[in-house]
This record gives sequence, structure tokens and C-alpha cells, in this order.
Amino acid sequence: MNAATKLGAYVLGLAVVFGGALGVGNAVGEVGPAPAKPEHGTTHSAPAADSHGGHAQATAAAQDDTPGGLQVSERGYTLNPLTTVKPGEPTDFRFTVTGPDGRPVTDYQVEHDKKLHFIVVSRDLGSFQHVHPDLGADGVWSVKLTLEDPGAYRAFADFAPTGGSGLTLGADLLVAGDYAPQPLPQVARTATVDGYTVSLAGDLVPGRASKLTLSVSKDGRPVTDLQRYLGAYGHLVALRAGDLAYLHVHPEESVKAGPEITFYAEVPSGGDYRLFLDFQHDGKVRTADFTAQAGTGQPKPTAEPSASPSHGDNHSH
Ligand SMILES: [Cu+2]
Repeated sequence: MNAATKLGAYVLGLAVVFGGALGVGNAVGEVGPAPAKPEHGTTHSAPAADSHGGHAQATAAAQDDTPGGLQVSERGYTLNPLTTVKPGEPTDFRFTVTGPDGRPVTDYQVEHDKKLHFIVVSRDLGSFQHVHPDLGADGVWSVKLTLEDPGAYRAFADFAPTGGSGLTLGADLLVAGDYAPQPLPQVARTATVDGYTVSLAGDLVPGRASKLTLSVSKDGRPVTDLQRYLGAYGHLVALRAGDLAYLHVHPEESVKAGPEITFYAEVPSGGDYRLFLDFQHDGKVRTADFTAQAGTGQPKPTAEPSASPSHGDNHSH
């Protein structure tokens, strides 16, 4: 039917995401009205080319401004958890993603070595798991999952159906029992996990591709032999506190295996975010987590371009 159209949309999506890095941003821009700039065009752009990163990029498709993970159903695709999880019990967790035809999707594109990335966090953002379920021929995904504590969790499925563009669906998982939510961990520049220390440099700036550099050390020495995991030296998931908006950012391509891993993350608003860095060393994947605060910047304007470009100043009224 309209496979060609879908494929076209996907190719365009790729170009938008990588437009800045590949220098094809202008070509993509020609698709829309003259001043339109791809919304995510600066996300992966090289720092030197990032001269317009700070300005709102009004796009025709306002819906593209909605962060991922906030909806259980989007563009006709729906995440359907099939399993109830009990606290502390290893569970064969199953789910489907149904497509616009209402049937489970069975054809996915491989992204970062996997057809689907499944992230489960507690709603208080204290716990984080990034797992890779197996896909059955019937479109049912399954993965061994243990949720230690009762409470509310958010599950994210990050995938791209074959012929479509990528999306992240989110669904709540409720684990019965007495629930003791923890306050958000304090903002910090260092995290420790398993004897590793990870330090964070750089600041999140709303609406702008913000450079974050994470440095891994162990026993006081920089780690320079990080291993590639899912095709990169690190994977960073950023979640907004309050609604768990999901931002999956990826590192700047690097030939160096540490100690530094550089990311470009674009957050949609000011406020607190939780950052979860997956990195692999000595054959094991570990997760370092941080709470970071995005500046008090204005939310990204979504309507017509503003006459005054200076949104950094709050005192004009
Ligand atoms: Cu993954």
C-alpha cells in the first residue's frame, strides 16, 4: 500500500536526526517553508556548526515537539503490557506493540544493535533498568524482569517499526504492596557504581543541544579501555522529573575508549532531569545515575516565532 510513503518518511526522519552532522540540513529544510528548520537538526550537530542551537525552531509539525515516552499510544502504535509483576519476583514479562491495523507488530528495524530497547524506571526515578526483550513470531515480546519494590513504574519501548520512524511509547506498571517513594536524589556532578566514579561536565540548556561530558575512572585512574556496548562507548537516557519525558541521547562518535564520553542532549524545558549512563568495562554493563538541573530557561516556544530573540532574560516585564 503506502510502503513507499512510509519509507520516504523514514528516510526524511533519519536525515532530520543526523542532518546537522552530515551537513544536509539545508536540503531537508527545503521540504518545508523557507525558514523552517528541522526540529532535531541540532541534536547531533558538531559543536562548531551549532550557531543557531539556542533559538527556537518552529516547525510545521507541532506534535513533534512532544517528548517521547509520555504516551501509551502514538501514531497508531500502542504499547500493551500483558504481565502483572509482583515485587521481588523474577517475572517473564510480556508485552506487544500493536500497529495501526490493531495487530502486534512483528517487523522492526535494528537500532543500536537491537530491535527494541526496553527501559523500566520507578516513578520516583530511583531505579532504572535497560533490557532487551526477545521477539516471538507472534509479535509478543518477553524479557526476564524483576521489580524489587512495590510501587509505580514506567516502562518505555524505544523502537522503529519497519518502514516507519522511531518512537518511544510509555506505559505504567503497578506493583502491588506498600509503597515508599523516595525523594529525587540531589543534584550531583559525580556518581559511583561498582567502584567506578563517573563525573559529569556540562550543563543542560532547554531547547539547545547541550554538550555533556562524562568521565569514567576507577581507583583514581581514568578508564581508557571502555568497551563498546550496543555500538557505542556509552548510552545515556535522560528522564524529566515530574512526568518522565524520555530523551534518548547518544554519544559523539569517538575513537577513544574513554575516559570521556561526550553526548549532546536537548531537553525540552528547565527543571530536574535524571541521567542514566550505561557503559561497559571488563565485560560488564554498569549504570551511573545523576540528577541534573536544566537552567531556568524558558520552555521552547511552540507557536509563531517571537519578535524578541532574547528569552534568557526574565526581567523584561
Ligand atoms: Cu537498549
